[in-house]
This record gives sequence, C-alpha cells and structure tokens, in this order.
Amino acid sequence: MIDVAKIQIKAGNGGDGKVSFRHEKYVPKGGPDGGDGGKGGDVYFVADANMATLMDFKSKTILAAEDGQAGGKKKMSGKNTLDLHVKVPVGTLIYELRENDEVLIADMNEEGKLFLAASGGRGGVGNFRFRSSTNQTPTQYTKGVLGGVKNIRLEVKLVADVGIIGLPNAGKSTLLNILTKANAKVSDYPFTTLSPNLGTALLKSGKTVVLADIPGLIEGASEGKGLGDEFLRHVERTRILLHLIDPSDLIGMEIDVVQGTLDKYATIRNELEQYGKGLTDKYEILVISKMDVTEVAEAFKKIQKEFKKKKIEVFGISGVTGEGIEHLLEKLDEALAKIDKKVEFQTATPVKLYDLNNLPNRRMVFKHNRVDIAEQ
Ligand SMILES: Nc1nc2c(ncn2[C@@H]2O[C@H](COP(=O)(O)OP(=O)(O)OP(=O)(O)O)[C@@H](O)[C@H]2O)c(=O)[nH]1
Ligand SMILES: [Mg+2]
Repeated sequence: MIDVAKIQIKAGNGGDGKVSFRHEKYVPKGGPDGGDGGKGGDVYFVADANMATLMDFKSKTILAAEDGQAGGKKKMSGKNTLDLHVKVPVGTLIYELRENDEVLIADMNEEGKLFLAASGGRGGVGNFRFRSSTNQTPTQYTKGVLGGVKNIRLEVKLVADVGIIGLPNAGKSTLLNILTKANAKVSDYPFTTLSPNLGTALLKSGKTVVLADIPGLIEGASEGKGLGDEFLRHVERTRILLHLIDPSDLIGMEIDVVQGTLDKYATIRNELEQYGKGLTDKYEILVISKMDVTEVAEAFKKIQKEFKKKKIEVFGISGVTGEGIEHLLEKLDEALAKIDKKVEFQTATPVKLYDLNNLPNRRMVFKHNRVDIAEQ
C-alpha cells in the first residue's frame, strides 16, 4: 500500500537587524547599539520507526519553522529559533515538486535518518555594525533573509515484519502495546484503530521486529465493508501474520465458545482468501487473547485440540496479566529465523564476478563495495 501526502514546508525567516542608539544618564545620544537578527529555523525530516502512515499530514499541510528574532538594543542579537523536525515513517520517499517536474530529494530508509529539507534565513545586521569614523550615527541595517519554501510530496510504502490481524475488539492494540513500547489507543468498542500503529520489539536473538496493529477486519472487508480492503493492503506488506482471536464475547451466546472461535478464524481466513495476492500463504501464528477470562481459559484446551486437527498450533495470551507473552516472543523469533532463511535463498541470484581489470562493457552493479557485473 502506498500512502501519499502533499505538504508545503517553510523554513523560518531571519530576524531583521535593529537600529538603536545608546541612552545613558549623562550621554543623551550615545553610539549605535542595534543588534543583529537571529537565524530562522531549519526544517528537517526525521525517519521514525514508530510512525506507520502519513495520516498526520492529511490535516496539517503547511509546516513552518519559526522566524528568527529581530535584533535588540544594547547589541543584543535576536534569538535563533529552534529547528522544526518533521517525523515521517521509515521508508518515506521525499519528492520536491517544482514547476514542471518533481525530484526525489531524500529516501528516509533508516531509523533516525535526518534530512535538512529547507534552511532558515540568516539574520539581518544591526546598525552597530555599520559604525565607522565617518558614520557615527548609522541608521542602516539589513533585513533578515527569507527562509526556504518547498512544495513536497511524501510517499511511503508500509512495511512491517508482523501484522497483527483479527476482528474488531480482539485486543490487537493491547497486544501491540505489550510487545512493544507503542502507545496505541485501546477501547472497548469496535474500530478503535483506524490506521495501523507500528511498534518495534527486541527479541532474544538480538533481532528487532517491527509489528503493525492492523485495524479490525470484518466479513466482507475484501469487498470494502467496514474499514474496507485498504487494511488488507497493509497486510500485504507484512511477512508474518499474527492472527488474534478473542473468544470472550462468545460467552453466554447460543453458540459454543469453541465453535464460535473456529468460525471467527474462518471469517478472517476467508477475507484473506477473497483478497488474494498470496495473503493466505503468509506464515501465520494463531493466538487466543483474553486468557485471563475464566471461560476463555477453560475453553482453551478444547480450542487447541480442534485446531490441532487442522495442524494449526495455537498460543494463548492475556494482555492484562501478561500470560503467554514471553512464549509468543520466542515463537516470533523462531518464525523470523525460518522466513529469513527462505528469503536469503530466494534472493541469491547468480551474479558473475569481475574485478576492475577485466570489466567488460556491461551494466555495472555495485554491491557490498565490490564491483559485480550483472549478466544481461
Ligand atoms: N480481559 C481482557 N481484556 C482485554 C485484553 N486485551 C484487550 N482487552 C480489552 O478488549 C478491548 C479491546 O481492546 P483493543 O486492544 O482496543 O482491541 P483491538 O483489537 O485493537 O480493537 P479495534 O482497534 O477496535 O479493532 C479493550 O476494552 C481492552 O481493554 C485481555 O487480554 N484481557
Ligand atoms: Mg485497535
């Protein structure tokens, strides 16, 4: 899924230089003492791994750093203002829109990457600096330089290692918050999450895993029902599915808790199937949530047994007591290791090696500081 936003960024203008003269008790008209203006704030983009989408830019389309302060009396320079740091998701491409074309100016491909997109204007010069033997009462000053203004298009493809999927209210955001330091909104009504939240967790193997809390899917999502198939597109860009099922709302219903759980599983799997694009081929970890609820814990063994018949392993967790969380993290570690191996294998395409002395006149591919030549 590609998320795009058009925004304008404005760096701060420099503050103007000041014209002023000293006023002291017995010196009615002292020398010039107007200070210089401060520098305007720069606009930077910062790649932030905890940000998932460009949603924030849909409502806020003009982002301006503050102007530098004007110079003051007594040779006081105006304050330089703080720079503006605009957070964007890791993987954001930043294009500058010019009159007839657009130019890629940055690829925010790494966590913490900082990119100076527009520089603040220099401050103007106060009249103190214009003093000379022939100009003892200078009234000259210069204005601050205007800050840079750019029209920008942001584009991001969402990528996460693990997509937490399930029906609304399953406890997806709660789980994301427990597994990572995310601060996703949790509430007891469906569709609390309207756009994916991201979080990162450090696994025992030392690997970092990025998890995305995908908004609730419902029957018909693949045809645009509920929050629609947009979210299935987010699922497309994950490598592992963490399918979360909450049996607690089946308690007291006519349907048996175990059967209801199987039905819930089938509903989501069916939507993944309908959507296509290989979603059902993804590695899936099935997790039962809300194990702190007595009836859920009681039904768990039976649920496990039923899924075992389908050769599906089931984990149980509680977002309230933390039960099963460690075990789940271990499972994620194991799953990632398996998948990494597979990907390595798939991407190991044969490349013929040359050194600098026997370069034929072919397309060059730079890889790992070595010159490789791709066969054409
Ligand atoms: N008892 C219990 N309640 C839980 C647990 N996990 C989540 N909840 C509650 O279930 C409700 C829904 O939790 P959320 O984390 O918002 O669920 P969600 O799947 O993100 O929901 P949507 O974003 O609306 O799809 C909240 O009231 C949570 O407090 C759990 O393990 N045990
Ligand atoms: Mg949620």
